[in-house]
Amino acid sequence: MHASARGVIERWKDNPVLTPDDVPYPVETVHNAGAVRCGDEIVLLFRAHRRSGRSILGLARSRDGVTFTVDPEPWLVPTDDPPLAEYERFGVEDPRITPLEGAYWITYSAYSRHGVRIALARTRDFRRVERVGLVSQADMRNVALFPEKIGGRYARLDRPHSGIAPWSIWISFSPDLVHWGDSRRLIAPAPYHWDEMKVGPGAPPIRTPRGWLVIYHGVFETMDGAVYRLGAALLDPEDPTRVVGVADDWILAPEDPWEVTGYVHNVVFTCGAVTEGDDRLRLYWGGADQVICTGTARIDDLVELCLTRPRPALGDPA
Ligand code: BMA
Repeated sequence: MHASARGVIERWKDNPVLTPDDVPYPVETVHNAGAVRCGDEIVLLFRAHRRSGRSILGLARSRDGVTFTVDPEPWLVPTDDPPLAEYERFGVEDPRITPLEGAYWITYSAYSRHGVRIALARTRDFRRVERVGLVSQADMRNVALFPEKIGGRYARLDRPHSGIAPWSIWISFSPDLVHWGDSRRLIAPAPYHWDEMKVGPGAPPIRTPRGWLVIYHGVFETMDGAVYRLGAALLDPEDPTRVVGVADDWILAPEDPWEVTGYVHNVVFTCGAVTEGDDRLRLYWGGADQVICTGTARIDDLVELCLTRPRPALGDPA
C-alpha cells in the first residue's frame, strides 16, 4: 500500500514545544529552528523577533526532543564587527545546522539594506561561536549544507531570489565552504500547484539508502495571503544534481490553531530535523512564525511518497 501524504507526520501531542513565554529574554516569536544532536542533547537554534521586528538567534536544549530549556541569553545577535556588521544590521534569521568534519556549521540569513545574504558560522560545542563570513551575494535565502563532501567538494542546497525566474531550489558546490559555484537548478515551483509561488530547502539533506531526503517549503498565494506548507523530495545518493522524485502532495500543512494564526498566519516552516533510531525523522517547524512544533515520520514513508507519486521536478504537475 502506498503511504498517504496526509498523516505521514505524526504531530507531538503537546505542541507547541516552545513559545515566546519559554524564552528568558524579551521576544515576540520563537520559530524556524535548526536542529542537531550534540552529545546527549538535541540543540535547537531558533529565530526570534525582537519588538523592533528584527531577528536574533536563540538556543534551546533538550534530552528527549520535546522538553526544552532556553539559554539565558541570545546565542547570536547582529555583529558590530566589520565587514559583517553592514550586512547583519536588520537581523539574523532561519539558521540551519550541519555537522561536518568535527564541527557544527550554521548557515543563516543576514538581513540589511543591501538585501538578504547567507552567512556561515561554526561551533564545536554551542558555547563559543565563530563567524566564518558571508557565503553568498544578495539575494539568497534557505541555504542547507550537505553533511558530507560529494565528489570531493562541499555541497549545499540554496534558493536565490529572482525577479525573472521562479524561486527554485538549486544545488551549489565549493572547495572550501566559502566560495560557491557550479550551481544548478533542481526543483522549481509547480504552476497551479500547492507550491506554485516559491520553494526553498528546509532541513539539511538526510542520507537514506535510496537517496538524499530533502524536506522543503512550498508557498501558495491565496486571496487571504500566502500559505506555507512542507514537501519532500529525493536526490540521487551519489549524484544529488539528479532529482529522483518530488512528492506530489505536501507532507505538512498549517492545521493546528498555532499554525493557522500567529505572527504570520498559515505558516509551517522548517529549518531542522534529527533522526530517531534508524528509521524515524523528528522534524521541527515554526507554527505561524511564532512557536516551535515537532512531529515524527517514518523515513521510508517520506521516501516512498517521493518515489510513488512524484511530480515533475522542473515542470507542470500531472
Ligand atoms: C520567509 C522567511 C521565513 C518565514 C516565512 C513565512 O520569507 O521570512 O523566516 O517563516 O517567510 O513568513
